[in-house]
Amino acid sequence: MKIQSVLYLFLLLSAIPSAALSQRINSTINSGWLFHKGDVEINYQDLSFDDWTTINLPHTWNNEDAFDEEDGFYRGPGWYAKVLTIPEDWESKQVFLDFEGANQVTEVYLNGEKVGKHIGGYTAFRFNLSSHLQFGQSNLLTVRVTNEHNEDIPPLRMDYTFYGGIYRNVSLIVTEPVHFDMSNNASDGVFTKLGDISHEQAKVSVYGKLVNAQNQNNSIRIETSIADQQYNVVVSENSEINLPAGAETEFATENMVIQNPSLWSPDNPNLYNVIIRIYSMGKNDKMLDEIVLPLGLRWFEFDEQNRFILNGKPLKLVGANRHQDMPEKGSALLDEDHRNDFKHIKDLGMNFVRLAHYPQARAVYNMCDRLGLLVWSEMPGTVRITQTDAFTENCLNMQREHIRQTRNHPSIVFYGYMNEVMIQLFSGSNRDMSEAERSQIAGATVELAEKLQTLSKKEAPDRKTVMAVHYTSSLKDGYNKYGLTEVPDVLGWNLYFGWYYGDKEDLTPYLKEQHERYPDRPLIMSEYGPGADVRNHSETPKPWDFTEDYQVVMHESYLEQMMNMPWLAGFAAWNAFDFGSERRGEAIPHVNQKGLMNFDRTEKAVASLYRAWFSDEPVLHIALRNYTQQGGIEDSPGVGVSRNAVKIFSNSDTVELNVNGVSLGAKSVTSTRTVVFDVPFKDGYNLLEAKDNNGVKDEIGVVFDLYTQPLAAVQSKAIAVNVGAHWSFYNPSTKELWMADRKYTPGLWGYEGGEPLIQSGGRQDKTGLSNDIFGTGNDPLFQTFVENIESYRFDVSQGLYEVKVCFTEPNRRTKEEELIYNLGADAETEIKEGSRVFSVEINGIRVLNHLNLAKQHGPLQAAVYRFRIFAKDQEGIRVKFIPEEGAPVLSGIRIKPL
Ligand code: GCB
Repeated sequence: MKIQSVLYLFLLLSAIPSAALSQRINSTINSGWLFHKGDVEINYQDLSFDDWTTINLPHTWNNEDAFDEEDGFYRGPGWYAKVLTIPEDWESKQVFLDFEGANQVTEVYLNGEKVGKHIGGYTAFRFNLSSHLQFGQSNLLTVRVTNEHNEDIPPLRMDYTFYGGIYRNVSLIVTEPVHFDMSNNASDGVFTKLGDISHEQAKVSVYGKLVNAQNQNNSIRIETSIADQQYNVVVSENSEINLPAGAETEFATENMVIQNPSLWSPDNPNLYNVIIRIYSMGKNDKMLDEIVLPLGLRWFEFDEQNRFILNGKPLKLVGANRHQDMPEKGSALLDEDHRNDFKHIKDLGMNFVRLAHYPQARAVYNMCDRLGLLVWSEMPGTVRITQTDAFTENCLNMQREHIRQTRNHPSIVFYGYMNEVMIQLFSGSNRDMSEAERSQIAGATVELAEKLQTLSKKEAPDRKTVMAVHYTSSLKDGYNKYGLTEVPDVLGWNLYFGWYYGDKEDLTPYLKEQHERYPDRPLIMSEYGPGADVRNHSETPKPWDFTEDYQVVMHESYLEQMMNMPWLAGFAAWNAFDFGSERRGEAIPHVNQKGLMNFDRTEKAVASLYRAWFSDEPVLHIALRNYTQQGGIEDSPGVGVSRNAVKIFSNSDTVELNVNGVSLGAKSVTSTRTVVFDVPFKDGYNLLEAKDNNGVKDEIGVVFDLYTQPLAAVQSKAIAVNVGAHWSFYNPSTKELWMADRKYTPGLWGYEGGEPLIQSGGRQDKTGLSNDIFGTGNDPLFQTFVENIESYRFDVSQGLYEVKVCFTEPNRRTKEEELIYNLGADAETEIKEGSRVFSVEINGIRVLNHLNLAKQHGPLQAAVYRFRIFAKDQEGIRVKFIPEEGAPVLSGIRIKPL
């Protein structure tokens, strides 16, 4: 694109208001940017944007490649360009360019001249453009952003995708020459400070800096008002101040008093507004600048039992963690996306969020203030520290920026630094590290923690600091041993008993022991929870099967345990939403599926378990929303039903369930807010109607494919099996249910010979693989298999059938960089190397000859074959796997009458 068209673009896209100003303009300039992936030479004499594309902010270049089947995602530079036509009358103003966030190193140029550079992907930054601008003319803004790996910049190797780009809003802020400080770490430049707060009275001070960019002295009046939610002024004070030419001058309005304040809390998130205005003095008393800050009057502390106390009353913190990405958008979310997420979290009845693992968008903090969500906000974490001055400096700068940019938000109660920072000290090749080396690194980590602690307390003395640590069998008690846990005010535990290690019931003894050893330490469960895929369901859920059912079981157990620990201040589930983690290869590759909600924000069953526990609204929820197509074998010959457990979440006393118009009676709701009914499903449509003792109702229809014992004389239904898995897999795009596998019994179906692959070792037993299976989105179907299988049999009646077989070659070379966050993966079972050759026969007909999956399809590749077969009377269908080299494998099988 040539410069002329760039100018034209400007006319279309950059309508910057140019009316005479009496106060600041704050305008996003998100629309109409040009983008170039990779480095580029810009010739300012002869501009050409031929291979650039037009985009709008927010923007990331990794929204697609972080989810594709190729390893890794682009980590390098990208360039952005935009023409700004600046009105002539702005020459007498101050013009600032404000970035809410760009990941992770940003250099800004105006008309080819460097304006500034910012390091860090999760905090805002701002540059004063005034001395670089050509007024009344077009100016070319170019920005180089890179998300290249840099050992000196946190985060380092975390379990989430480091999307690159200008992924948050960019704005121009135009002020008078006399204005509130704009160069204090992209903060408001003015801060509120809460004094004594009680139900009777609140004291608030406001302080900040004023800048006089003129070369003449100025006298101004400062008006500081506190107004209620409707902007009625409650208290106001005026003062006068002289501003020397070209200087910055501090100001403060101390101890403004509000009588009988309406306090801020999750139940009553009442916000006052602090309005600070400055006026010129003289004949025309003109307003020069204005800032409006949120004000929530509240106080908090921990009592001697380590309970969290808000406004004098104990409050158990109940919440979830939150990452900032979504399908297709990556991290480039709109403010509306952010807001919706927090409404959703609040709707579950929660009062607390942990913004893991980095400072989030401004809209997030605003929303938490408004909704009444208490916030733990933290700086980017790393799996280890880098022992360089640059790394230390970057950490300290990030935390300073983070706190200054957010500390006016009443919702924030905790400032965090460091998440599982010792993880790499005890993993991979470091397991064999000498003790001397390990204590040196641990010592340096403690030293950095102390620096961050001092800085955080200096920047926000009225907040508590917090750090999240973790447990693995190899780490043992490392964080305590090296003294790291002594540094923050509050300790967060990320504990995954029942997932990465141990049993879910191990949680209480472990945490209780910690509490008893360190009785003065306030504790929060900062992470817990298993992965779950709403396509997977099981009657016998287990860790690592990614069923919705195991997720419910584990959260049920954790909730009950944590609610019975009076000394535990609170907890935050990992995670509110599924999120992108490029290196993961689970049921949905590249996605960490521990969300209570899916990546697309639809709900998993467990979300309503939280509602039943914590919502003030009546909750009655049949937990089958994602499992309305089921299948199974009748319980015994001729009974015509298959009984399956159905869970209902409720916050009432009793629940009655009707199935197909027949009552199964009323049952008492348990202490985990659940009721379980043994539901007799008949073939076809089943209507389940639940009613609680308050008359609240819920209903759901389930279509059930019932298979008789023995199979019917005329087989009209397909039979599809998720071979090697104890769970069923539902493919929503074909509306097909691949049922849990079984061993062959006469009259029905199942495998003969061989065993489902179960990986055991240092971690929990895991059925099947944890790998991305290429060429399919139905990974759970291909990830499990029966190894050494001899045959698969269906005792179906005579007829014409299609037989579909699904394979994958499980051997793969170990990836160079295994995901470090598989905490229990101390010793992964090795899947035997070597080639695998076998033939397949159906009813004696050889349909696949010398199948070599590795050679013909490649490892971890989905391979599917379909065959037509006529099954003669009494013969059924028998698919035989004839080994030639190595062990035959089968991942899925379906027979379908034609
Ligand atoms: C953790 C980490 C978090 C991971 C999580 C997991 O302990 O703090 O970043 O995403 O575990 O899912 O493994």
